[in-house]
Amino acid sequence: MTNEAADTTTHHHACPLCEAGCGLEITVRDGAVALVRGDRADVHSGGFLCPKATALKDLQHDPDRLRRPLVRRNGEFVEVDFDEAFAEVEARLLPALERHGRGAAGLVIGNPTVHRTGLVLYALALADALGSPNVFSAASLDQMPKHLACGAMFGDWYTIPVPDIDRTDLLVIIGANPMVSNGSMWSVPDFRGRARALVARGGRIVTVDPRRTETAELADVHLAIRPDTDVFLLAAIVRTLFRENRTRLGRLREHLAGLAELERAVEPFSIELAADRCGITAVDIEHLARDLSTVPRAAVYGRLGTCHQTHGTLTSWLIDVVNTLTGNLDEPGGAMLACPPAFAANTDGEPGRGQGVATGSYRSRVSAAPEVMGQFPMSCLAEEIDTPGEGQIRALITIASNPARSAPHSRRVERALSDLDFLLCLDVYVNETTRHADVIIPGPSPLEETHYDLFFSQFAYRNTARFSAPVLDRRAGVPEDWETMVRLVAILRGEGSNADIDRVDDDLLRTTLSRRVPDFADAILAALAPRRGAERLVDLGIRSGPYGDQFGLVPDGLTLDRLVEHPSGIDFGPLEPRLPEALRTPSGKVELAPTEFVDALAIAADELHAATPACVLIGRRDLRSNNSWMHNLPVLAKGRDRCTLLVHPDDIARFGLRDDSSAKVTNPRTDESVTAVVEVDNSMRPGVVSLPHGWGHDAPDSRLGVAKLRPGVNANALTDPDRRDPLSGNAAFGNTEVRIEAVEPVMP
Ligand SMILES: Nc1nc2c(c(=O)[nH]1)N[C@H]1C(S)=C(S)[C@@H](COP(=O)(O)OP(=O)(O)OC[C@H]3O[C@@H](n4cnc5c(=O)[nH]c(N)nc54)[C@H](O)[C@@H]3O)O[C@H]1N2
Ligand SMILES: Nc1nc2c(c(=O)[nH]1)N[C@H]1C(S)=C(S)[C@@H](COP(=O)(O)OP(=O)(O)OC[C@H]3O[C@@H](n4cnc5c(=O)[nH]c(N)nc54)[C@H](O)[C@@H]3O)O[C@H]1N2
Ligand code: SF4
Ligand SMILES: [Mo]
Repeated sequence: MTNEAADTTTHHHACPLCEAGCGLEITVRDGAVALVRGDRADVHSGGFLCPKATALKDLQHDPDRLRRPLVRRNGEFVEVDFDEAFAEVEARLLPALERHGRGAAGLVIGNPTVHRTGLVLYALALADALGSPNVFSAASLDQMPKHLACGAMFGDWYTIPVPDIDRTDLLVIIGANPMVSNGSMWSVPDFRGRARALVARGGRIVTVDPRRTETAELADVHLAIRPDTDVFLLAAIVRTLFRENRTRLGRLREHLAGLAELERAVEPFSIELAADRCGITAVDIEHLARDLSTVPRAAVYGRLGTCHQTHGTLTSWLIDVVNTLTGNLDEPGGAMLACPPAFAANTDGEPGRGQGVATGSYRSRVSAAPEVMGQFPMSCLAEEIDTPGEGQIRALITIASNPARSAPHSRRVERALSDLDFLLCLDVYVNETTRHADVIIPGPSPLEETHYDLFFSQFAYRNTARFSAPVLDRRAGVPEDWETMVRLVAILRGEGSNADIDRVDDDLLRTTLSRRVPDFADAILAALAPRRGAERLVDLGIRSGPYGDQFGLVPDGLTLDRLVEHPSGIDFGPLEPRLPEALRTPSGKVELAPTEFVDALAIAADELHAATPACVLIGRRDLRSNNSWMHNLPVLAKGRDRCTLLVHPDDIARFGLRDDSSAKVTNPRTDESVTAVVEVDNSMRPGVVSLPHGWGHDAPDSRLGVAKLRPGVNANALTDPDRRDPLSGNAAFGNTEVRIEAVEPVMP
């Protein structure tokens, strides 16, 4: 922090809004945010920022953002202080659980949780204290296929390769639009600058996407694939690599398992069949396979569009299979693994071998969906609440989540939420979900909290460490996020809403340490004093991590104290090869052909000849929007309407639509519909329309003054909870079959 004038200070803080994690320089004047800029000295982002960062100012000062808890009394929300809110939780949650049993409790963990250090570090402890299998998170609306695919291949859910963009010659981007999203499961600030540099040094970009996206505009080649068919494209590429003897296994050869099984498994997927199914020419597929195997360095990256598929896990698996077979896995310029400073399972324990991952150790009550990473699919949330019987969810806690807009068939979700005995939301707005709450407990604003990016440093384009101190003081009486979480743990453990937070927190940490390093638990606890809560856990993670001081064993090693002295972060350099050391599979090999994937691929082969629906819906993202919750911030809300239905000109004619008219979009399976504003757009593949999710801010009793002015429509009214990737349980939002009707038909 530097003092410029008596009342002006400048602070460094990592942006907590998206996965790029840009380093910001924030000027505070008279206790208010005056200016948000990129921190040019930041080791991770070098000064880059996007328009959302400036919205942190609006977020800080948004009058609708909750500063105090709300409790429902006689049907109305009443503002109370934090002690009273926790007492209310104790008085209402515990009796509900006593009546119905712990299995009647549910926990929903939303997207911003991973960007709030205090929430994410204590989410597991809260789930443990709740003692119910009914844990759901945004991961099963998002990246679960990647966790499962990489978990099976490399042995840990978080061992996920990312493109080494600064050194690659060919970047193949499948189902992602980093120009807008700024990268996902790949922390890569300033994608645009890096992509331009790639092109400037003679490299190429290929995108595979049903829409010619902003990223496709930068690319040399855009393959407008038919949605939900990427598994066929990738299987055909793998088959071609084998058939044409194009595999380059290099130094990894001896660390690979399952090559022969893999070769057999892709046999049904000829280029010709795949071309028909994917709506791409055979020549294009052949070129891509040959390119990937001949350029010196290439990386294939797949993201949300590849995960929101009925074969999301198979698609994610085959992406890293292609990276491996083309000699690009774990090589500079290829797809590489980060070595994060803290909290990575692949830097912990015996190098090169481990327990691997497993799913399905228990199943959900209604659909018998297997648990994956200790969670059930978010698509199962509504049915677990609204289907009577033993274990029916009656009391729910949401953490930074808006399933009434982000989960499939969200109208059913919303009805289910309104029917609970008790709903507690840790949230900062009264929105479509939280308006059904009995208690809402807000956290401090992100600028009032410490921040350490424990999740996205595992998928970073470069190895760095950064810690951000709060920019602004919390209001008196507002607990830090971790304190709220520990208080809930105490309530659930029967220790009361007034339990001594530090004692409960010590107890949680002591239990963890005693399990993992029983002989050193006391010494480590002493060494971490006097830090508390989230900061103490971050210090523990860093000191025991790959760059850490190992509590004195490595005298120059990293500690949180040392990291704090570098507000723009510490750079550990570009990614370095980590295989086989990073593997945690039981075999100690990269598993190229996990049995359940091979079996599922055989079933997928039957769909090579499946018919294509006349019209399907996909989503999209916008630079000035973020999922469902940033539409209340004036700097982002201004400008053109963002919640429009993009329709190709051919489809405009086919469905009798006009630009700027309205269309009724119906899912014939669920019979749900919305009426959206039409925007003609020739970037769409014909037969595919696009509507962004997270809109529909028309609930009468939400408190979103700005968002309500232009509410948009709720795309998830249309999506279907039964469309799931069977292996990971992830929602298959993409490729939702829809019927389109002009609301005011154009006369011929
Ligand atoms: N500005 C902004 N940034 C964000 C967000 C935001 O809402 N706004 N959200 C954040 C979050 S939570 C996430 S998870 C990330 C997501 O980051 P990305 O994955 O980069 O995000 P999307 O823009 O959804 O990209 C998905 C792409 O897949 C395409 N697609 C759809 N179906 C298919 C298909 O079947 N096959 C193929 N090949 N492509 C398909 C879509 O057209 C789209 O271009 O973005 C994060 N960043
Ligand atoms: N159709 C369709 N549906 C999708 C997607 C899609 O592409 N298409 N994308 C999916 C993806 S990738 C994701 S990640 C999910 C996201 O879906 P969710 O996990 O539901 O996350 P958000 O929609 O971002 O809602 C975030 C909630 O957190 C609250 N919040 C914001 N900041 C804070 C804070 O500091 N503290 C607390 N306690 N609360 C806070 C907000 O008010 C809001 O209620 O949506 C998914 N849904
Ligand atoms: S790209 Fe993401 S992390 Fe960077 S400034 Fe924008 S919202 Fe923040
Ligand atoms: Mo996401």
